[in-house]
Amino acid sequence: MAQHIKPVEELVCEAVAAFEKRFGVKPSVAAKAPGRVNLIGEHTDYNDGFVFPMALPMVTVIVGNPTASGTCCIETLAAGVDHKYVEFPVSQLKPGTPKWCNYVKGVAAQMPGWWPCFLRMHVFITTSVPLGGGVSSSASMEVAAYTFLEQIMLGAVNGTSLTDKILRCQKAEHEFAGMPCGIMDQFISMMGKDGHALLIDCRAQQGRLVPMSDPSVVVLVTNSNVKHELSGSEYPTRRKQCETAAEALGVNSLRDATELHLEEQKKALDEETYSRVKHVVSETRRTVEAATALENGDYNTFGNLMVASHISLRDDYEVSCKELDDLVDFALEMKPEGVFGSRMTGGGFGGCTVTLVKTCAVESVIAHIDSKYKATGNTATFYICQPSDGASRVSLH
Ligand code: GAF
Repeated sequence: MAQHIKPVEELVCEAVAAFEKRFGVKPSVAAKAPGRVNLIGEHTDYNDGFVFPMALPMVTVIVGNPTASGTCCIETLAAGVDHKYVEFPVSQLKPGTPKWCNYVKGVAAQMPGWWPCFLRMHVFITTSVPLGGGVSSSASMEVAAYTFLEQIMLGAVNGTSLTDKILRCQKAEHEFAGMPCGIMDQFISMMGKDGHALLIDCRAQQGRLVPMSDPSVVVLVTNSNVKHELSGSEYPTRRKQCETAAEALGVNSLRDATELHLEEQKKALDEETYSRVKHVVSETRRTVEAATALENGDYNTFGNLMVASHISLRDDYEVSCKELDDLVDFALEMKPEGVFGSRMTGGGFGGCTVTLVKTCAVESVIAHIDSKYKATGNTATFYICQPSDGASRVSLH
């Protein structure tokens, strides 16, 4: 069965009640930001290419108050997190432990006009985004933190463009979490729109909304509930390989390399690098084609492109894993019943798959994947997701 996704109002009520219990007053400021699922366009964002994510109905909520003390106190209600309560002097914004707090500290350090006095605050965080599930729980925390801090800073950051905010959140992830991510996750968490996916041109830093409100199809997100250690180290390695390959091919970034160009220049690359580039170049093309297919309601073409994307990530980019491959295979066994396509989503080495499926078939598809995956010794979690809104302030009155 699919998971119940807690409504935002329920999360806000929980956070407010927990805040009052801890600090003895009501919070005055609140913000929320969603996680994301990428429909197609994987490992293309840091190559200046295209990505095609949608914002999820699962969100991170932050509530709090400015205070007069010299200490910042932050607590999270997130399940499965060690050290739920943190206190630190407002003048000390350094990455440390627990790791989850670095996303808030990192964003605070990037706020325009930041001054330690702004960090005198009591904060409570709660989330329905699965942590470490490859659906951007970290970006949702950064973007929620930015949207929260803007209000705490009382207008000191007015006039900052959305792109600037996104870039600041991305920088927080680079500098405080040590993850050299692209722009996709923060972009969609900030700019997502109810009933739409967003085709993002990562070079132009611009998005084009594509309606996705046909009730006859749904997006099924399946969490493998595994996360292999490789995910931390392999991402920077892939990114570096792409930069080196772009140099060898004489282009600014792999966005500028076409499939034809790659074949002509094949000799300039070793076998592994060639495969990496092949993925990026073909994935960039697939992503644009997929957005057009979705716009035309051509779900068969869209599904085929998802499958081609998975194969490319598995064989050429080598960021999939047995569990993700199994989930995709089990989903595709249900093609005759109504599955259009399925693929791993996010950075890889665990996390989630995304499947486009006919609404009328989704429960039987879940039951099939569930039993086949259990037979491998693993348990999956399923979310039926509507494309949702990006970050916003939340009124507490
Ligand atoms: C992670 C990164 F944070 C994104 O920027 C993107 O590169 C993705 O992996 C792969 O497409 O989520």
